[in-house]
Amino acid sequence: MSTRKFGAPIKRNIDPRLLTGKGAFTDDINLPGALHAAFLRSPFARARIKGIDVSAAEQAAGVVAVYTCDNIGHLDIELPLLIPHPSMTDARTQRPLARDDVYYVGQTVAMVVAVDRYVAEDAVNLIDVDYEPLEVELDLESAVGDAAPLVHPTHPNNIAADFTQVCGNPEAAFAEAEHVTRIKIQVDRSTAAAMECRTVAARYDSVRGELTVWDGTQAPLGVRGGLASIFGFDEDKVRVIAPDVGGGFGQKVMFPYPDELLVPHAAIQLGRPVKYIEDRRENFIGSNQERTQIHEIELFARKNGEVIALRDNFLHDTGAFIPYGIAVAQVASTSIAGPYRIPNIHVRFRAVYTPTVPVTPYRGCGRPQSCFAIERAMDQLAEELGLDRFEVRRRNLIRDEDFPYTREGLLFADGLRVKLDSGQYHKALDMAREAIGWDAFAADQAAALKDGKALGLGLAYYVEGTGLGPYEGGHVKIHPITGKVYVNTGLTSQGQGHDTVFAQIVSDQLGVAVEDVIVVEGDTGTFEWGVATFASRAAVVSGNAIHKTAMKVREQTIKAAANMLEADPADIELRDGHAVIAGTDRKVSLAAIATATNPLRYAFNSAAQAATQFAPASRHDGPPLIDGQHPGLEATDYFSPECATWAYGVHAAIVEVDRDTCSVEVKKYVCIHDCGNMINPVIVDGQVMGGFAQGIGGALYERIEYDREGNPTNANFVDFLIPYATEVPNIEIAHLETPSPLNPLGVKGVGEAGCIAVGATLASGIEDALKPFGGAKFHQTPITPSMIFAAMSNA
Ligand code: MCN
Repeated sequence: MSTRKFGAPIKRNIDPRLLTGKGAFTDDINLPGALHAAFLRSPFARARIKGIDVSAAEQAAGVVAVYTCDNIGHLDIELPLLIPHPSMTDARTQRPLARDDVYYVGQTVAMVVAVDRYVAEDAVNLIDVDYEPLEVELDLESAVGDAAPLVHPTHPNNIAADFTQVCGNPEAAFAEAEHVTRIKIQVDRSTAAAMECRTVAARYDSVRGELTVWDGTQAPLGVRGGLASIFGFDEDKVRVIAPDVGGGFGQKVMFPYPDELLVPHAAIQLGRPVKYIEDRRENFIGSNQERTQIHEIELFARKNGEVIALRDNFLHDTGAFIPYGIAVAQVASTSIAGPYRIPNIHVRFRAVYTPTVPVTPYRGCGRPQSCFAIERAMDQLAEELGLDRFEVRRRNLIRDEDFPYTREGLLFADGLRVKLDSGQYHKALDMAREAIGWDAFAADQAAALKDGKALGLGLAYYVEGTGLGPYEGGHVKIHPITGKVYVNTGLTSQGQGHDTVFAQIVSDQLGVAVEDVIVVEGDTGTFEWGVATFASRAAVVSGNAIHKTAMKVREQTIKAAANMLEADPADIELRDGHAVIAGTDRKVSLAAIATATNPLRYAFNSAAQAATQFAPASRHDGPPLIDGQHPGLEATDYFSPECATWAYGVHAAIVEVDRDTCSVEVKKYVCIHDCGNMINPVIVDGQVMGGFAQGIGGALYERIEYDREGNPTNANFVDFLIPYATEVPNIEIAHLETPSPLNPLGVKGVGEAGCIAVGATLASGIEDALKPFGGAKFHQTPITPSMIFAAMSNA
């Protein structure tokens, strides 16, 4: 029986603590003497600020400070552009507190700090702002028209960026095509809706000049670097801790949100801790969102269904500011050809300012949109050419022998090339066809039709560049005395279960129980260098960094054990927490080895006593360190991927549409997925399921609504329909494991996969179900009952 932990379905070790209410989130951090912050937010989508009167708020009992753009000193700036790109000129980013103008409902205008949140909220209502409302245009297509009011006068036609990518020779291929399929699709705006909203608390020690910030972020190191540079502190004087974080889904990777600067600023100025816990409404109107894109996609094909070229032209709603650059649109543009061997691609997008909450990546980041575009177009192509939907895909899929398949000319969001590194695309399609029961379905559909029922089968294929660089690191240390292994990384987890998978990786190298590996994340005080949790990158980038590091510690351990046991290092095995001479019962515990390798040790415990069997125990008579040697068993190393590694999958569903209520019932849903070698299949399945639930939301329910003046009209969980467990059907998941050749563990990411293809799959199924009833088309998500009713009426 294999004792290998890589690949074992081990339950997440954090769950017992979290499920029994023992989590410690930012709001659980008790900071004696803490003050509380509340924000005044713009009630207008676009307005000029003619004056702000804070005098009544300042005089309210319990109010300690009121901040506007006029008294925040060096923070009264346009915040940094995180990902610059040449396609953007004069990119607009937000100021922590609005100066002169507001650009969306929810933008922060003033901050009140008071003895408690109630007082702070009440005082916010005492601030009097004189606004002059300006005209707005919310419709994305109208916003680029010549007559549209401008969000930023600096940007004609509201264009934030205009970017074209080309692969092959599309112009020539367009002319050669025997058939052209054209469709226009739209994916609407949604939001991450994590269980815990965003949070930040700060304390400043003026004697030591040290700032400590607790932040429910996906990027503690990014926050630390940002705070240090904005406040002019040495990085070592800023410690950022992401405690337990109740979901992030991309919304919490962005830095800085205004509160992430203003709360520490107030703590420094006032000499007291300050805390801010975003409420749900603020999360809806003030924290970044994603998705709205309108694509006009064309497939240029031969009559046999072979697609020889693709042209896509899309609008990307970037909201009022573009702090993250064009990352979301660029991911969409480079994923647009999906898993298909389409040699000629022309894709242009325009990122468009609208007077709404800014757009940054939300789980899936541009891929649900590109998947919806290409897969809806593939279905349409099949219909127009009279081909089976599976068959048209099969004819175009990248073949096993084509890997690595590079789309020369396209650059991914990391600025690197698009190299689909490995996969078994045909096999995955066959598995999906088999799992959904395609061959038997025609009879089922016909039988249902006899009863007047609309039964349909949908499918969609997706690819996903995961594991973006530039790098992550790990520190692995075997503790003297206990023999437990501590692992530090620069990442943080919002529910992905890193503690378990990283422990599995280390366990294999060091021969210790998974329970004896303690993974410490989310604290810049324990690991110095790294990026963040996003882009489904932890397994690929941190996993491999930790693997490399653990191998170094393994080498040190074996060397030290060989010395102690007077054996050949080649004969040493690490297992069950011991170094053992193979084929004998001579062994020494890792605790003893780690203790013996620390010259300064105390003989107070059994590990130290065990160590003394092999070396003298006095504090002072250990051997001196020789050049390059360090005490203890520990190492730090990094992994930097060459480029993204591409995961992929196929979804298929059988749905029934109730033609009276226009509701959709998912009867069966299958997902075939390949994220390379799975470190932990239970966690991988959980990730696919979680993503799928969010995909169901985007496909059928969730849409952020604005009225014509730009007021959000469903900024709460009553009107914004997030699916409950009752709306999320069962999903059958099967895996392929095609290793990535781009990293030693052969892994690819999975964190976003589940959500990508759900909209395209259900649209395909709903369309198929309604084909006998007039042939309604579905080119937009979410597919709400009213949309089904309208489509059926217009068909
Ligand atoms: N994993 C594995 N084997 C693989 C790939 C991954 O066992 N071949 C494991 C990983 O070790 C990790 C989990 O699966 O424990 C997800 O891995 P990965 O795909 O590397 O994604 P990240 O850990 O980098 O997490 C980010 C990703 C993103 S981008 C979003 S958005 C998202 C997601 O993860 N947000 C989440 N999943 C989430 N899950 C929860 N519960 N909460 C969120 O906010």
